[in-house]
Order: sequence, then C-alpha cells, then structure tokens
Amino acid sequence: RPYRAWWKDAAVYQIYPSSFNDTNGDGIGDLRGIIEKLDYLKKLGVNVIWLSPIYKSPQKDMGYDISDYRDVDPRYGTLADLDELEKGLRERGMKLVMDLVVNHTSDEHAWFKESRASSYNAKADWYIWKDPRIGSNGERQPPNNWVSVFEGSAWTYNEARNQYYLHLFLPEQPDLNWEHPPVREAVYDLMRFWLDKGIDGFRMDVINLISKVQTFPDAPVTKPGEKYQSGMKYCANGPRMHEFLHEMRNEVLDKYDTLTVGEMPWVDDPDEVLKAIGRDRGELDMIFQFDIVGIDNGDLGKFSPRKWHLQDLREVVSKWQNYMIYNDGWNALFDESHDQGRSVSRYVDRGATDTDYETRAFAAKMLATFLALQSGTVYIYQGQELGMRNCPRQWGIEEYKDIETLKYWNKVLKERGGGDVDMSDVMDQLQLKARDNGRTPMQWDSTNHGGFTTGKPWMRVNDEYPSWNASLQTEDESSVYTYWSNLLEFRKNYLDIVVYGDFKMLTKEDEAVIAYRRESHTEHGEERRSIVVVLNFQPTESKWNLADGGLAHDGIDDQVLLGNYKGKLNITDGVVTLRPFETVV
Ligand code: TEU
Ligand code: CA
Repeated sequence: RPYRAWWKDAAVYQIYPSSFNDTNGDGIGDLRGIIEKLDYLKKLGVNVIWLSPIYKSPQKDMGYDISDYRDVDPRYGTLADLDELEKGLRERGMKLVMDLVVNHTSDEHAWFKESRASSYNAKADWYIWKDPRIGSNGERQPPNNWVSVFEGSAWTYNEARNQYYLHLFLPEQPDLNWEHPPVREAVYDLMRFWLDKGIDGFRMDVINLISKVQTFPDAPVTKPGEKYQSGMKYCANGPRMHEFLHEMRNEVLDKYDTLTVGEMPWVDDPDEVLKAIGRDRGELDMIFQFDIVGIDNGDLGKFSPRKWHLQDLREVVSKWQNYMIYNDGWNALFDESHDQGRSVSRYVDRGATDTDYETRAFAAKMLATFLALQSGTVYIYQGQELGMRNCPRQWGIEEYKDIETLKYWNKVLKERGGGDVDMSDVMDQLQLKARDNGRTPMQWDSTNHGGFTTGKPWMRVNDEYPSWNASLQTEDESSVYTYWSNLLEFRKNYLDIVVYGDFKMLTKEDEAVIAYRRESHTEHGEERRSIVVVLNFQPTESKWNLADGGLAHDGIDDQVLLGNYKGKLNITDGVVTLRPFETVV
C-alpha cells in the first residue's frame, strides 16, 4: 500500500509566464498577471502552481538561460510581486513550485563570464572546458562529435582560453561542471535561498544531464549523413547522477517539506527511473518521463514523422502505471507542457484535420479523464483546461518564435538549397510538434488578442479566441473548463482509488477504445472499491463490452460517476455503443 503525501494528491498547474496574462501592455505575461487570475485557478481546483523560469535572463531560450538565480527578470516584475503572488497562493491554500535550471546557466551569468576570461581564475573549472582537437590538416575542431539539442556542435570555441566549452543546448546555455564541488555547493545554496523564502519545491530542468561520462567519447552515428551526433548516451543519467541527487537530498531537500519533480528525457527504462525516485532512494519524488509525449517522434528525431497506434499508448500507460504502483515509485502524469504540442491536436487530430468545435470539446474532456484518473500526481499545463489547440496550419514560419524550431527550419532550408523551396512537409510536422504550439498566449476572452494583452502580444494569439476562451468556458456548465474542475473534484473525493489504488488495463489491441480499472487497496478487511474508466478515442461510434470490465448491464446507469455525455448509456446485449470521444467512469 503506497504511503501518502501531499505531493502525491496534488493537482499541479504549470504556468508559462510569458504567455499567461499581461497587465502592463508590453505584450508579455507578468507576475501581476498571475496574481489577477488566482481565483480562476482556485476555481479550477488545482492546488500547486509550477512557475516556469521568471529569473533574470537574456531570454535566448525563454528564461531557461538564467543570468541571476536570485532575482526576477524585469519583464516579469519584481521580487515584491513574487512575494505577493506567494501570499495570494497561501491565502487560497495553494503552493508554489519553481523551476530549477542548473544543468546550465546563461552565458551572461557572472560565473560564466569569469570562467571564460582565462584558465586561471576562481571559476575556471565551473564549466566544461576542453582543448581543441586538431584535424588532419591542422585545423581546430571541437573535442568530440556531440550535437546540441538545438542543432550544430555542442561545443563552442573561446578565444581567451583557446578551449571549447560544452553546451548541450544553445551556445548561450553553457553546461555547469557538476564534478567540481563548489558548483554543487552554489546550486544547493540557491535552492536554500528559495526554500527559505517559503516556496514548496522544484521542477528540475533536464536534471538527468548533470553527470557526463568524463572521457567525453565520440557518439555513435545514429543519424547517418549528419556531421554531429547525439551524445545523450554519455550524458543522460550519467555515472554520478544518483550520487549528486542523493547529496542534494541530504544537503538541502531533507530539511524542507517539498515537491520535487525532475525532468528526465532520453531515458525509458523503468528500473533506471526507479533509482531516482524510489521511496528508499533519497533522491527525487517523481520525474517527467517522455514516452507519451514522444509517441509520434520518428527515428530521425522529433520532427520526423511517426505513425502510431492506440496500442502504443496503451502499452506505455500500462508499463509506467504498473511498474510504479508495484515498486513503490511514483508517476508524474502529463501530456502537455511548454515544450509540447496541445494534446487534442496530437492525440486526437494527429495532424489530420481540424476537428469541429463541438467534437473537440468532447475529445478534450476524454483526454482529461484518461490522464487525471491514472495513478500519480497530475500536471495541467495552462490552456489545457480550456482544450486549447495547436497553431493553425495556415500560419507561416514567421509566427513561430521558438529557437528549437527556427534552428531546425533553417538547417533544413539550407540543406534544400534555400529560397522558396517546398517546406510543406516540415511545416506539417511543426504544426503538430513545435514547442510554440503550447506557447500561444492564453485565450481569456473575446476582446482583442483574447484579452491577453492590450498591446502587441510577443506571440500571436490563436485566431479562434473570439469563440474559444476562458470567459465563455467558466460560465458554461458543459465546457472543458467545468469538466476539468469536476474531474479534479472527483479525484479528490476518490483519492483511495484514483491516486493510491491499483491499475489494470482492460482493453487490448483495439484501435478505438481504451478502458482501465482502478481499485483501492484493502486494510482491516474493508471492501475494495473500484472504478472503470472507458474512453473512445475515435470521432465515430465505437463498441465496448461491459463484461470486459466485469460489469453487468443491470443498474449500470445508476453506477455512472462521471462522463462527457448526458443521459443514459447506449447499451444492447451487454455492449455499450460509445458516442464520438465519449468517456464514462
Ligand atoms: O527541456 C529539455 C528537453 O527535453 C527539451 O529541450 C526537448 O528536448 C526539446 O523540446 C526537444 O524536443 C528543458 C526545458 O523544458 C526546455 O524548455 C528548455 O529549452 C531546455 O530544457 C533547456 O533548458
Ligand atoms: Ca507584461
């Protein structure tokens, strides 16, 4: 029987500050904008806010490049605004989790400025510096063939030191050298700074990249024909990662009552994940695992296409649910974030067509049910509660702002010879998976720019805002927002079953329906209670056999606890005919 904790019951809402709510007309969301919307969040029923980075930053990667960990970037406001936000949250019984980006800093951080100035200064070893490799004709080359996540070599040359530094992301995001003890001490120190201020935990950005194989070997060729290759095999969950996380727990986390969620891409082995989150391990509480959000990523990276089947999704869910429940681990449930396309667009439309409005609301509710009734801590990304969708396919590349997308676009464009060469296949993939799909501003109401700003928004608001927005949905009993709010209430009322219960997948090899059972554990001989969650992933009618869930036809309508359609179930001879995207619990 799993032990209980507030961070397990929690419903966490992720805020991407730039796109949430702008109060001073500069087109960028800000902290005061979040303060304005606290009642909206309270009413939704979430109880923890995770704030994507609001620290001082040159914003080369939207704040994931931090130049001062202890201050707020002026574009978001001030430390005083942050205090007020914390106060507002506390008054409403809510908690605050901040982003911790410590695999790398900005190249404008004082540590890096000092480090790059010479090989003989106090910060010389704070980053990962290596001598050039000399090519056959004497020219200078990077120390190895690793590719940056954002294209090009993962190494950039520095004149003053005559050395290269490592950056797994942008050149403006140099990787910290965690092997060097003062670096770790500095990280622990800044964590204490925020925890002492009263925040309730951290979401740890690519925390699984902090320990690299120290020989920095060339990576094997996984993308033939490319100059640089992925070195993640030598970085993801590297040799000393567990040691470092354990140290962080001892030095910092053990002294506070926190929620910790580590981001852990490039790893899909549950045994390995469990080592970072197992209850007896003393490392993290849970991690973000990427099987679901990577389901449509092709062999040549996320922007190559992959056709997937409902069985793939079913297998991923069964794998992680069962593994964590029976091994005393814990799942973080998410299918959207600031790095992902919108779930309705990816898991329902799958790039095919734009489903019509009414159908989409059903689909969004179905996906919400699918996610939130699994075992784990549930994460809702801003706009997901409204069923927001991806950027329209007609939008051109000029509407896209994200560095990952632009670097990829320019690389392909160059390979194809540039000019007005056909890029429509690339655009198809971007429209499905580009990070910007999750970054269009919140659609608050039907006024200009969806009420997000009175100025010019930093990124275009989805054109559908006049008819698809928060103001319409909070007033509407049948909206996606209201459904989410009922769903979170339901989850709270059935914690024994939904959060802490067992999991059993009920369907196999079916392209239309996923059904699973959740069941409470017994203690002192009381009865086990269970729910069956049935989900139609098709825009058409689908059939499901009640007997597959161990259910009898008689009296079944009285046992329905939740659903996205009104009225009785449609049943003949023990077979339910599910309506388009119908879900029923
Ligand atoms: O993301 C890490 C990460 O896995 C993504 O970069 C992902 O690989 C990318 O979207 C490719 O599909 C974290 C942050 O969430 C992201 O916003 C940052 O850009 C990145 O780290 C660097 O800090
Ligand atoms: Ca602003």
